Amino acid sequence: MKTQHISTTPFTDQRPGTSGLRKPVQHFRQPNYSENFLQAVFDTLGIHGKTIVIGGDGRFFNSTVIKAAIRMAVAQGAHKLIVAQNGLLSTPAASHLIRTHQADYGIILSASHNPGGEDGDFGIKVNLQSGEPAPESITEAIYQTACKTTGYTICDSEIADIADCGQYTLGMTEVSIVSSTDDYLKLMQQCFDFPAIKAWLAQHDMAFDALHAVTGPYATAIFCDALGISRDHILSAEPQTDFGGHHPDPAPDRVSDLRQLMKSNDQIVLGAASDGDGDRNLICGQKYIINPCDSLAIIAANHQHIPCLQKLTGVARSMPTSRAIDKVAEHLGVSCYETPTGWKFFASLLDAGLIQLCGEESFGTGGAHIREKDGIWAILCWLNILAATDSTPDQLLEAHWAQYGRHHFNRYDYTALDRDAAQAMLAKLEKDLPKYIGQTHHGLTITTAGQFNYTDPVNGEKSPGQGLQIKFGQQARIILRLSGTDTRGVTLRIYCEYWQQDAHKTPALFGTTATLASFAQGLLNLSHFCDRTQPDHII
Ligand code: VG1
Ligand code: CO
Repeated sequence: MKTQHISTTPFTDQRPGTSGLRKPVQHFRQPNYSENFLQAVFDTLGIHGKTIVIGGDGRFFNSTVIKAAIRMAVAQGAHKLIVAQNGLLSTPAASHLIRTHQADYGIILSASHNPGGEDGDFGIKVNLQSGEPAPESITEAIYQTACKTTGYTICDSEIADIADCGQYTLGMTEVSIVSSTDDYLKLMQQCFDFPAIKAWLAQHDMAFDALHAVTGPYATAIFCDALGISRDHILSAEPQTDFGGHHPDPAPDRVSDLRQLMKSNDQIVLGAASDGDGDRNLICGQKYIINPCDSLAIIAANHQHIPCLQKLTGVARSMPTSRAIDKVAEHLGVSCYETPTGWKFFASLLDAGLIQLCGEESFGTGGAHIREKDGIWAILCWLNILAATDSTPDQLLEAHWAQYGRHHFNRYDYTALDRDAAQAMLAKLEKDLPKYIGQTHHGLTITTAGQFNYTDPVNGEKSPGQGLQIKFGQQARIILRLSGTDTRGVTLRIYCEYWQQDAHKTPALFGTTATLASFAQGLLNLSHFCDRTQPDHII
């Protein structure tokens, strides 16, 4: 096997964000851009003698980078490469493969819910030994290394097709092409009561929208082949490199096909969808699209019906996620942790056995079975609860609100802002916040206001500056932060939450999240700093 060394000029813009390095495809297509980042990963985590998992969400450029990663890893003496068939591997399935094969780490090629195709986005994520997204200390080290990387070694061998499962040896490396779905299906069968779900689905129906992203093959294997639903009820099941030209994002305004199908067939009591890489989930009933914060709280409240959540001692949510789950945790007498945005912050809590269930407002839910959020797992949690209680999602949601009150929650996104202007605007507000404490607006008093600085309770790692919080006691909350997954400009996210004990009562003047958002816009002086008066996306 011949290898060659390619000299490169370092790239200084390869700092990963909330979830890996994410850039427009055209940016990644610059000569040596991906190879430079992969080399920085290999230099930081080691490659000689290592076992690594490689796969991605099937978007445009996926197979090009997979083949480059294999040729580089082989040239640099990797022990074993576990590569998903056709390169298709959901993020949760990747986390599971790393754990079952005791791999040293995994490389997941995905920009998640961002659009794909030649004009879309691409991304590279790195997950460590327990299957968890690399923490900031590691991503920072990779970035620092990338800034100094001046070349990489790659082998000349053409990489054969990765369409068939099997094993071969290249140089001193064993290359193993494995099924994308088999191990993951087995894991789901261990987590849930498949016979009970199957029996319930024989009487009721569900539908799933894969949005032409990675979950199509998983949904077909699990919901159709193992649980018996009709293939007609898996929409957009074929993975496509451009996700059919749409956002592979399970936001309420992006699942119109699913809503249409449910409208035409009232036997479908549960609708669900996932994102580009399969780690997010959306749940809906005939009547309601269930807010992810409520979904998390409802799973916690009904955990006793789910085999893998029987022993619940703790839960966690990201800071902007509504406090619906806090009320459930209090009722159950279990701990409730609050972490910064991004799944990596849950990993240490899961590893230490402090929590068994966690989630984010951005349609992310997961447990201790792996170290990533997991769309299909969350849907199976719902199915298991529905089967055990013989109810519908709409009934569960209304019963939940009746018992715990309702946390109205919305996130207001202002996209493509100028980064410097947005940062200056937030810095000014942070300075001003203390003077607002004690002020009353529309009958609500600001009780606390300031920056969220996090210290991991297990390993002591500090992550300051994770978002501004304005709290009106238990009644309401506004959170402001900048996104870490943007590829063009920066997005300001304003998260608004308002709790109402009596879910049927008409909210008070300040009880709509839109009123909270416009109050926040005023505090920020958004129109002055960023020339915006309206959000461009609300979830
Ligand atoms: C967003 C979400 C965050 C999520 C992250 C990765 O990050 O808000 O909750 O963990 O995406 O999800 P940000 O920094 O843009 O707010 V995924 O499915 O894109 O890997
Ligand atoms: Co995702």
